[in-house]
Amino acid sequence: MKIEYPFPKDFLFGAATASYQVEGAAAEDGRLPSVWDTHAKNSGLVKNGDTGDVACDHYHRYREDIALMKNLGIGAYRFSCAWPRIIPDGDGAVNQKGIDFYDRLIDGLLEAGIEPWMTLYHWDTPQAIEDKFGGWRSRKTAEAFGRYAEVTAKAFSDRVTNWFTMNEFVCFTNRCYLDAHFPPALSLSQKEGFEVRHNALLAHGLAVQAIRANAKKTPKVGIAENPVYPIPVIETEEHIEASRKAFRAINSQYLTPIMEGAYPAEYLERMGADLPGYNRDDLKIIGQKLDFLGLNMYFPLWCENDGKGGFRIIPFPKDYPKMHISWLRYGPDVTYWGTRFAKELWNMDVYITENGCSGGDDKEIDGQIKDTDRLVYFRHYLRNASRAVQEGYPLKGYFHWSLMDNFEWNEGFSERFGLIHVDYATQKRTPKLSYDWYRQVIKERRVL
Ligand code: PNW
Repeated sequence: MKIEYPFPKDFLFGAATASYQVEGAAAEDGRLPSVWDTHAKNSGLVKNGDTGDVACDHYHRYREDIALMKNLGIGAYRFSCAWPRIIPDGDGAVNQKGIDFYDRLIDGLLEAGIEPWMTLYHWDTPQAIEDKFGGWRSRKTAEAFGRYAEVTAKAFSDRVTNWFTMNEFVCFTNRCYLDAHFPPALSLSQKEGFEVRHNALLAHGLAVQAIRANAKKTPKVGIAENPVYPIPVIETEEHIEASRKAFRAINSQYLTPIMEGAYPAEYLERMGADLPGYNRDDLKIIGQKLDFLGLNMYFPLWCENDGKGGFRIIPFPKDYPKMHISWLRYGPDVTYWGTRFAKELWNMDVYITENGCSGGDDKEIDGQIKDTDRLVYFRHYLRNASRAVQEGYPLKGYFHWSLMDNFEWNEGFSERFGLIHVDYATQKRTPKLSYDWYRQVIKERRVL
């Protein structure tokens, strides 16, 4: 029997980037600094002092990038809109030149037959919002975000149908205000942490309302969230059940209120005396039904039944296989189990909004990076995605992270996630072997 890993005709293949990571043109056409500009320059936490000032210069080279996307054959491009381009001081005047850039990008994509999928927020809060309101510490930031979503929906919804409000809650809440990792790199109290998360969730809900109220044609609204993925160590009912429980429990700070409109009791109990007062009515806004669930999928957590009706996450052995970047443990099963648990818990259409890896990218033959490390990763994560589709789970599309090498946050340019190599000295783009592989997969609609 020949085993294939097919994808149906209407399965959407795409690739993703984010504004601060690729655009550059940091001080152009009225854009003011975001918290990431400040962090890259002043915190000392970004490797080699790298910044997104120029990055991939996508702001000027987007036409060339669209041509590369067209040649790749993707049906959709997931990119993010920079709040500090659209409303540079966060809550004041709208900057027409910022809107003009995304107009050009969107029109170029549509001309190339590629659907624009827009993320409203991929971590680049206007610095002014941090300075004036304390960023996500304040409800005012959520309100300002709602207005930014309204402006954006009015400007682009005649051509953009698919929207993501936020990218990865944990990366702009806990990692910024509790773990001192990302800007503004603070270590606040647990109580303040809850408030930060609550305000961010509220901003998501206000944005969902703003998009739906202002869209010129019926929009589809979702998020691009990165929960952790407990995977059953053995595919038997007892471990599957334990892993599903773990999936909901461990991700309860974000996905439960968004998908169920309530904070789970265990989470509130865990907060204990640190639980601040909060507006219960906000949960109706936070928990509005979405059109799809976007999930970023990278690494697994191996999980087993603990024999007491609960679950146990198994720590990684010392030499567990991982990709180039230190946190990226290999676990291709996440695309299957992530989709399946999301469907079983919340009955939603799922898109994989990010999946990919950084590689050594150090083997060049005849002018091409032969990234067989990325290839083996990509092939097996996609096989598991195909498994989910074949078993009837509602996985509707896949976006590879990333279209091209870019500014990898605190790792600067030292980690390369692209299908396309970028020479930052010359801005020359060169497709890697994995680009050729993905192109053929898209053409034949099966994993090769
Ligand atoms: C995502 N982790 O971030 C982001 O959405 C992208 O902007 C980023 O470039 C990409 O994944 C690769 O890192 C993550 O530590 C950052 O588990 C960190 C983690 C996961 C995702």
